[in-house]
Amino acid sequence: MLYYKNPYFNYVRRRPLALVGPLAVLIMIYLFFFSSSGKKDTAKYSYNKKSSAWFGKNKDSVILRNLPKNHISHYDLNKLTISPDALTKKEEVLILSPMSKFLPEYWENLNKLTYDHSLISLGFIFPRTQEGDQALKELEDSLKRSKAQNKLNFKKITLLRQDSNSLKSQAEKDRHAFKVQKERRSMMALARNSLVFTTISPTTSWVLWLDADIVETPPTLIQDLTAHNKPVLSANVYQRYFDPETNQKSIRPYDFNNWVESEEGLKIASGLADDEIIVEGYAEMATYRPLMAHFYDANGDVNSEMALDGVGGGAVMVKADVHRDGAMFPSFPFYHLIETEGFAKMAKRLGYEVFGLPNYLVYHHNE
Ligand SMILES: Nc1nc2c(ncn2[C@@H]2O[C@H](COP(=O)(O)OP(=O)(O)O)[C@@H](O)[C@H]2O)c(=O)[nH]1
Ligand SMILES: [Mg+2]
Repeated sequence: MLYYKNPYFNYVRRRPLALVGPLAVLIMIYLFFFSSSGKKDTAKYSYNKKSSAWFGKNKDSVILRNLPKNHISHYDLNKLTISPDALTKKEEVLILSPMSKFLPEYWENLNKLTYDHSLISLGFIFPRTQEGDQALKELEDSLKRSKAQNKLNFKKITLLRQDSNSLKSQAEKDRHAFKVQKERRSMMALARNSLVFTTISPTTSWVLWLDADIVETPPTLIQDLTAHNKPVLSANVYQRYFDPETNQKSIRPYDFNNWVESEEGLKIASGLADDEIIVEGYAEMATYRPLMAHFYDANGDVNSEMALDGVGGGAVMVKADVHRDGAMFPSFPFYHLIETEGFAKMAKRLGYEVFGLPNYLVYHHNE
């Protein structure tokens, strides 16, 4: 027959193993081109320059690689407890921090929290700016160090790079200027929403919003706040400073976003156009709202509670169900409020009560 005369056919018939080499080369070429281009398509941003990070090759992957195919998970949310005995009941806490700057004091304070670290997951979101690059690098370094010392025992740590915009200048005076508040706070709202919606898990009982510039809290922060069993509970954010008048170290109120609505506030709101907002703590818009920051009593009961209508993001404990029900940080005027203040309003509209602890202090970094 004709094909017996084909010298290649005869060669292969006599030595079939000779096919192995060329086939292996073909398979390698296929894997090289198709598997790597597939990965490139799914990654929104390339972090190639950081390929030496300790996350290894999976760091940009959204999907966990070690789950079997068609993995099915069952979670009965009725069995998830969110109780005042959080630690005894081994309830999981998700600590969320938007981070434009890494402060070692924040990280040290976080590590000193006495709640069981294996029940704590951490989530961070970094702006897509040079400042964000720097903060990410510094946090990664700290994580590496803690890991090397065998001191990193959190359940899970998620680092996110923001895909929405941020303001370029974050200097105190720039970011607190009244006219940039709407833009800045609405960008912060998008960052907070990305953070909570990508990290909350079916086993999360509590979400603790802890700004990355809160440098000092009681080590029992989680136990203390969960013990109140409130849907939303804000600590009072103060700041340590040196008082030149008395020549002594002192403390002063910092966060004015924890407030109770006032007649005047409602009156201002009723006169605003749909897309206008009220931001608390600015003389341009005097609301005369009672501010929790001013209710601190050094001799008062640290556990005394006050009902609030607006909260800040410094240190706020939220029952995960409040977020699961849909409470988020409006990046648009919601009852003329945005971001954390809009979140408090939304939680209330969902039927949850919002509280603060005027005598329970946490401290903001002093720039
Ligand atoms: N992801 C992200 N985090 C930010 C951005 N700007 C500020 N942050 C973080 O968000 C938190 C609150 O912001 P901050 O500027 O401190 O607000 P202030 O305390 O009200 O002045 C802090 O933890 C910041 O590190 C941003 O553009 N993107
Ligand atoms: Mg701050």
